[in-house]
Amino acid sequence: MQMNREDLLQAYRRMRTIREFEERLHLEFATGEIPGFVHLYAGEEACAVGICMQLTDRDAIASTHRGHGHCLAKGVEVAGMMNEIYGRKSGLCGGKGGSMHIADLSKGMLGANGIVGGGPPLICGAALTAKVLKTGAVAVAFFGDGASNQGTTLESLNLASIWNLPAIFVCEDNGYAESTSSAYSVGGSQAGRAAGFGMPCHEVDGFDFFAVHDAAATAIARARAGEGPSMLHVRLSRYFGHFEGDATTYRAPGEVERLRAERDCIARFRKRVTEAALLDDADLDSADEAVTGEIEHAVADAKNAPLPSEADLLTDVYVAY
Ligand SMILES: Cc1ncc(C[n+]2csc(CCOP(=O)(O)OP(=O)(O)O)c2C)c(N)n1
Ligand SMILES: [Mg+2]
Repeated sequence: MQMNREDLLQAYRRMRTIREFEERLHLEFATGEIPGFVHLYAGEEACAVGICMQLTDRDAIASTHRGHGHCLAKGVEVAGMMNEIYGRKSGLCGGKGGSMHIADLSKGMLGANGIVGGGPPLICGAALTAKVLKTGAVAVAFFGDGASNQGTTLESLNLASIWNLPAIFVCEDNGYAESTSSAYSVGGSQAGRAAGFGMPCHEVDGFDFFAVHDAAATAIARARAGEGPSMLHVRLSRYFGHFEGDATTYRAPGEVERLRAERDCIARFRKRVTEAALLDDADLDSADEAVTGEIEHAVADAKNAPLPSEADLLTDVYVAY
């Protein structure tokens, strides 16, 4: 798949934005200023960006508890997200959602989700809407290896199959559900499960942005052509604990350091595009600098922003149709 210079720069900038956002939150969470739970996506950037950069605002995605990367990849604003994570009134959801409930319907981001396996059924609804109204949109569910064992996920694969929906199921297989290894908890294979519901499954190296991008292009084209759902089984790894504060005693000593040094998706992207002379170091360095400034600004802004007021407790309780 050929990508032009602008696409490559956008991909790099989005991956770097996610990395910087997450590395910074890791530091900030430790100060105790951020309320609630935070699950970081660092290490998995190529998956969200390789897929979402091929979607429009009309296409829907449903995310997980590890949702910052999906939001940023789908074009959700950094400042609105940061304010939301800090629980500020100026946050995307008025400071009432926090990290695990960021949503931005204007970007087709249906929401992060604290319910493991909660995203796939939502995506069946969005994909059914697209099919019935003939909008040409597709819908993508991100879910983890742990979520792949939830009944909701398997029921969604079945619905997408019988209704021939423009849906894409992305299993982000980072090898763990909290501290439980997928080698212990996942029976059979993701590809076998997809085949059982009559849909193709692409096995993808999630450390390789271009592999994700190519597989997503095939699945998106199939969905847009009305040919039905697909699965992407993306093997990747998270760099931080399951949640911020996780002591991570279940990972082998040196496991993450080795991954960072040898397989990092952003370093690999950078090496590939510079060796092929598609982008040069100056382009990439200036993207790094812009990203650092943007995150710095967003954190400072969020820290100084007002919290919701008491009166805000009584808004957003009911939806008027
Ligand atoms: C229905 C439900 N069961 C259990 C939990 C507790 N829980 C939160 S995250 C998680 C593990 C999810 O693992 P996985 O789907 O592999 O995603 P990852 O954290 O690896 O990205 C569990 C069990 C939950 N939030 N919802
Ligand atoms: Mg997992």
